[in-house]
Formats: sequence, structure tokens, C-alpha cells
Amino acid sequence: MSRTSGTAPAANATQKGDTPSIRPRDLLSKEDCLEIFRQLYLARYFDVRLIKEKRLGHLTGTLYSSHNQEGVLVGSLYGLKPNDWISPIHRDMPAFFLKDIKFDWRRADRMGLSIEEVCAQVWGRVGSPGRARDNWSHIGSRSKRIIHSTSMLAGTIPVAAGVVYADRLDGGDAVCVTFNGEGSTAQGIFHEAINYAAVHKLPVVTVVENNQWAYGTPAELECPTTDVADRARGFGIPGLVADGQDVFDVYDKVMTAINYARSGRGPSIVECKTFRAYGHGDHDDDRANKYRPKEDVEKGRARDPIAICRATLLALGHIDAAHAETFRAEGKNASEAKNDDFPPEVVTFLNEGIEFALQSSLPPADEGAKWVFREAK
Ligand SMILES: Cc1ncc(C[n+]2csc(CCOP(=O)(O)OP(=O)(O)O)c2C)c(N)n1
Ligand SMILES: [Mg+2]
Repeated sequence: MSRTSGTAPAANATQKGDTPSIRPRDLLSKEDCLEIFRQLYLARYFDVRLIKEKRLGHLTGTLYSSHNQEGVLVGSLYGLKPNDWISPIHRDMPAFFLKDIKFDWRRADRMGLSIEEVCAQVWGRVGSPGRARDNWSHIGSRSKRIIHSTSMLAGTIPVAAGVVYADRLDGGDAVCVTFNGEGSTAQGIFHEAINYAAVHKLPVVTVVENNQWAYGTPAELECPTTDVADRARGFGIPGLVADGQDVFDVYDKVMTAINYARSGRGPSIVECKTFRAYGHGDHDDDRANKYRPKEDVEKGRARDPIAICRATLLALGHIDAAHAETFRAEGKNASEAKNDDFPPEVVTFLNEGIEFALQSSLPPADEGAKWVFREAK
């Protein structure tokens, strides 16, 4: 089967690194599992709502949807310690507020951006890190340990290596999880940076969100090996493959890599097989139907991470059948999904962020030329 056929392989996901006898997920409590489920809804609702707002003409800037890829984000971030670092890219907007969000979403001192900051960023308001100056995702926070995202694909991996190297020299045990599309893996800097991290045994976990497409280029024109994770062999490091549609499989594989890194053994690559639900960005929505057959897209979206997580929770007895029927966001496009398809706390939380953004003013116009060149004393 061609890798561009729209499938995100599931049961055959193989693991090429350490095989723990107890899987990381086995140590999660029922509350953790329910929180992971809530976070999937939160990430999906953020995306759905932004698509709606964009279509209403309320937003400017490009929207790179993470619809159908929420399992990769939530599963990768859930096990991090507050002091760990992350480096998201264009498709990972929810990562900015999902970092260290566990259980208490509104905690002011948590090591992630608040929903208010992220919404202000999207609406281009004064209370945002970017203050309407650049792409939504081009933000970061040194104090919250989020490496600044840039457009240069794979360009944050060497930065991640340097950041955790410095942390190690200072006696810290922080790990950095970097997010990259499979298209980024064809960049020279991807290989140079991982080589450097491998040589110095740096705690860098490179999560590859293999959504089968890089703009209009299919995965097999970016990578000659069956799995991107096979690239790890050349660096002598573990390469793990996760079913990106199964948040618990992502959690298992990324936690295995995080534990490996934190113990001083070095970096890993974790490839998460998923499928890009829409075009590259919202400017690409119509053309998407021209280079990807409709059936392939339907097939790729058929395995929805929310539905898969719900089935796991049912099987574990963490939710009952009545609860499972309450919210049905899966399989719905942004135009089909309604607020009632999401838990009310998810809708309220995002509404608070949006309200904050709408009440914030736009940055003053005379700020436009600031911070471009070195400011005169
Ligand atoms: C070095 C570099 N080359 C090209 C681009 C233009 N570009 C932006 S996103 C993108 C596709 C990225 O695909 P992938 O890495 O698979 O991530 P995805 O968008 O699928 O999440 C390209 C080619 C860029 N930003 N940086
Ligand atoms: Mg891609």
C-alpha cells in the first residue's frame, strides 16, 4: 500500500528502541486518562473554532490546521515535567497552551502559555507574544521553556540541542521535545542537528508528525526509507514508530524516548503516523482536492484520535456507554461540528481566551518599525 493512500497505520506500529515490560500508559491513573481525553477535545475545539472564525472573516494570517493530529500533540506533551522544553512548529498551535496544562488549565504559574496569550496572538492583539508582527505560531517563551518557532523547517532542532546541552552543563535534567513534519526530515539541518545530539548524548526527542504530505509533496518524495524512524539507525539512536491516531501509543513511545533521554543515554526519533485533514494551510483548502484524491482523504481521516481514545477508555471501564455517547466531535468537519459536540468546560475555556483577545486593543501603529533593527540608545 502506498504511503500516500491516506492510511495512518495502527496495529503494526513497531518500536525499535527499548521495549519496556510495563508500558508508560500502564502507570497512568483513570484521572490522567480522562484528562488526556479532555485535552484531545480541547485541541480539536481550538482548531474547529479558529476555522469557523477565519471563515467569518474575523481573523487574518494563515491557519495550519492540526485537525486529526491532536493525538500526536497531547500524547507527546502529557508526560513532560514542567521544566522540560518544547519546540512546536506551524501546525502545533495547541502545543503552546497544552504544555503543562494537566488538570488545572487556568493555573497562572504553569509552564505553558495561557489560553488568553494564545488567543491574543491569533487575533493579533497587544497582549500577545508576537503583537501582530508575524505568523501565529512564530512565538516562544524562554521563561515557559518553549523554543521560539520559526519558518525554517527543522531549524529548531539544533537550537533544542544547544538549549539542553546548556541545561546539562548547569546540572539540570531537562529534556526537549521538538516537533517536525516528515517534510522537515529532508532538510540537511535535521541530520546535522540529530547527529550532534547523538554524538553528545543530548536529551532531544525528535517527534516527527508524519501526516503523509508536505504542502503538495507526498512522503515518499521526502524520505526513501519505509519509516522515517529508520533514519535513526544512521545516528546509532533509537527510532520508534507510533500510531499517531492513538494518543496512548504516542504517549508510550514518546515517554520511552523521554525516559531514555533523561537517563543520559541521548536522543531518539519518534515517528507518529498520522494524516493531514485539510490542505497545507487554509489558503490551500481548495487545491487539496486536486492533488489528493477525495477517497484517500476520507480514508486518512477515518481513524479519528477522539474516537480511538474513547474506545480505549470504554474498554478500560474509565467511562460508561452513556458517557461515551454524550459528545460526538469525531469525524466532523469544522462546518459540521457544533459547540454541543464538545464538553462544556472546553467551550468555556476557549471562550474566555477569545473574550480576552477581543477586549484587548490592537498594537499601536508606531510600533511597526520597532525591534526590527537595534534600537538607538
Ligand atoms: C527550509 C524550508 N523550506 C521550505 C519551507 C516552505 N514550507 C513551509 S511548510 C512546508 C511543508 C512542511 O511539510 P512538513 O514538514 O511535512 O509539515 P506539515 O506542514 O505537513 O505539518 C514547506 C515546504 C520552509 N518553511 N522552510
Ligand atoms: Mg507533513
